[in-house]
Amino acid sequence: MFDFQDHTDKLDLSAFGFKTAAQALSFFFEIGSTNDNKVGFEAHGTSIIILGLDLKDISASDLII
Ligand SMILES: [Ca+2]
Ligand SMILES: [Ca+2]
Repeated sequence: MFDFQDHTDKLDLSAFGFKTAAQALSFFFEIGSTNDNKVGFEAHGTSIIILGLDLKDISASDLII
């Protein structure tokens, strides 16, 4: 569980070894509705629920890869 402020926080995914942001973005999935500030991420056996964002809010600028 991770509380995220869009435009302020960045998700550090550097441990996953993604080569591109697009690749990293493909591991995010919507939780609930598109407007309830919950989104998930799952890769390599790690799953995270991120609060404060929906799938549409996540872009390359939010990620550290
Ligand atoms: Ca959602
Ligand atoms: Ca964003």
